[in-house]
Amino acid sequence: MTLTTNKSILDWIDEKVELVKPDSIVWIDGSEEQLEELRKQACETGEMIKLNEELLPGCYYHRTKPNDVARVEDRTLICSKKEEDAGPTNHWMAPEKAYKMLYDIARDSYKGRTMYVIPYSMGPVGSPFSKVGIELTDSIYVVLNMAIMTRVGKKVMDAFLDDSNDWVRGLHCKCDVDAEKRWICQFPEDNTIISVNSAYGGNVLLGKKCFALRIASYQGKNEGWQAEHMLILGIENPQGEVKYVCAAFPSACGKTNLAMLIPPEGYRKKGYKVWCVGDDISWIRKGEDGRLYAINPENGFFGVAPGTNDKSNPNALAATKKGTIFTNVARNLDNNTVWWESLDKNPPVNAEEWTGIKTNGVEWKAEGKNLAHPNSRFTAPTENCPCLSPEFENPQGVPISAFVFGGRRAKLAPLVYQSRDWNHGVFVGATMASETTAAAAGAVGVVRRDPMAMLPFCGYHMADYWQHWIDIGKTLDPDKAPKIFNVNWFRKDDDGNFMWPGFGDNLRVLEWIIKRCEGEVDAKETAIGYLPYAKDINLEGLEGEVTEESLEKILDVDKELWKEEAKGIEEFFAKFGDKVPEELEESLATLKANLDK
Ligand code: OXD
Ligand code: MN
Repeated sequence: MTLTTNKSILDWIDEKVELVKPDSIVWIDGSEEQLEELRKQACETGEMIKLNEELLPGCYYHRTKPNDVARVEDRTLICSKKEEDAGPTNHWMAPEKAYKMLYDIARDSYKGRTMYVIPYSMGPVGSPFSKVGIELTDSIYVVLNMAIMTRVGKKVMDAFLDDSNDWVRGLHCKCDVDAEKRWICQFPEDNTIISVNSAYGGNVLLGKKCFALRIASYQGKNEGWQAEHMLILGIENPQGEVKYVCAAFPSACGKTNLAMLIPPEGYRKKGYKVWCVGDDISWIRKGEDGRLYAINPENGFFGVAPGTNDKSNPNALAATKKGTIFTNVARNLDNNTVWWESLDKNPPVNAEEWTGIKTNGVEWKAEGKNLAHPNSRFTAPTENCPCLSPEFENPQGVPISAFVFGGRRAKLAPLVYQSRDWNHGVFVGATMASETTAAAAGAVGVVRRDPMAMLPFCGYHMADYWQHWIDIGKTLDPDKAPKIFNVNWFRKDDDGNFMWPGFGDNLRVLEWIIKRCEGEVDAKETAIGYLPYAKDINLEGLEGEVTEESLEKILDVDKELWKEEAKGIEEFFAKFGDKVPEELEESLATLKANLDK
C-alpha cells in the first residue's frame, strides 16, 4: 500500500526499487502500532535493546559499528553541476560521476532486506515554511530515529499536493557499513541526497544536516529565505513579553545548553523564563509585517550525551527520560539503563561500554578510558523538553529580534558586542572562528574559521551564501531587521581561568542584547562595534564571581590582538578570491582603519 498517488514520488521510488532490489517495501504511516512493531523487530534481531521500562519508558539502546560514529566531512560531497558552485570550502564531485559511483555501490544492496519508505515533513505539517522529503532506507534504526526527529507518515502525504515536485529525494543504503565506500552526497540542483555505507545519525537521518541545512540552504538562496545552523530561544520577561533570538556556534560551544538555559535564581524569582524553540537548525523567512520569522524544522533533539547532566542542562536530561533512542552510550547492566561521561560521578560497576565490552566501569575509568563514545547521542522528542516553547508548533514561526554569533576565543573577542548594522553583522558571522578544544583530534587552541557555523553544512559556494545574507538585509527595513551580535563565553584570564561563569548566567548577556534591540540601553562605540558599559550588564547574584571591574576586563578590546585577527580574516577572504561581497571587504577595511586610529 502506498500513501500517495503523486507520480513524481512513485516513479522515483520505482526507479530506486529497480536499483537496490529490496525483498519487500513498507511505507511508514506514522502510526504508533507500526512503529511499535518495528521496535519489536529491531529488538528481535539485536539491532536495538529495550531499556528499563520503569526507569526509561519507551527508551531503546543502539550501537553503531566502531568505524561509523560521526559525520565524515571529507566524504560529504556537494555534487553541483559546476565545481565553482560548491566553492572552496566544500568537497565536490560532478553529478554524473557521483551518481554512477553511488549507484554502483547501492545496486542490489537491499537484497534480503526491506525498503522502508519514510514520507516526512521538515517543519509543522502544512506550515508555509515546511518542506517534504521521502527517505528510503534499509534500517529500522533510521526509521525510528526519523520518527522522532521529524513529522512522518500519512499526515505528511495527505497534506502534500498530488502534482507537486517540490520534495527532497533521499536514498540511504546501509550496505556493509564499509568506511572506504562511505559517501554522503548532496545534489542541490536535483533536490537529492544519497548516503551509502553508514548507519550513524548525522550521515543517515537525511532530514537533518543533509536536507535541513545543505539542500535547504541552496533552496533558500533561490527562494528568498534562509536555512541556518542556529538554535532558537525565547526570553520571557516578568511582564510576559517574549523576545526571540537565533544563535549560531561551532561545535563544542554549548549550543544545546544555551537553547535550554535555566535563568539564574534572581531572574527566576522575578519571573523570567527561557523557552526553547530549537537547538540546532532554523528556517527563516520574512513575515507579512516585514520582520524575520523562524521555525525549527525538526521535531526532536539529536544531542551529544557526554557532558549532559543535571547541572549543565537539566532540561536536555529530562527530555531523554522517555521515548528516547540512545546511541553509543554505555549501559548499566544492573538496571538496564544508560550512562555517559559526566552524567554523574558513579560509573556503573557492572557496565557494558559503547562497543559492547563488559567491564567494571570504575576500573575502566581508572584506566583513563571512556565508557560512552565522546560523540554518543540521544534522540529525544522535543515534546519531552520541560522548557519547550508553546510556539514550537506555530506554523508562522516566531519573530526574531537578534542573531547571535559566537565562538571560543580565549583572549580576543569580548563577552559581547553588537555589529554597527546588518552588513557589518554579516561580516561578524562570516569571520566567526573558534579555538579548537581537546574534544577534537588535532592541535588545541588553533583558530578554525567557521562562517555562521555553516562550514560543513552550506550546500553551495560560501561567498554566494554571504551574498545571500547581504541580499536578505537589503529587503529588510532596518527598524525591523534583527540586530546582530557576537558573544564569547570563553574568555580566559592570564592564569587560564574562564572569566565568565557561562551556563544560566549567559541570560545576563542576552538581557543586554534584548535591551539593545529595544533601544533601552546605550553602548560604547569601539573599533569592532558597540560594546556594553559594564554597569549595564546585571551582575546581581554573581557577587564574588564577577565584579564590574573584572567585567571591564572581559569587555576589553586589545587592538594589537585585533590587528592580528584582521590579518587572519584577510587571509581567509583570500581563499574566496573576488567572490567576497564588497560589503564584507568594506567591513574589513573599516575594521583595519579603526584599529589604526
Ligand atoms: C550536530 C553537529 O550534530 O552540528 O548537530 O555536528
Ligand atoms: Mn549541529
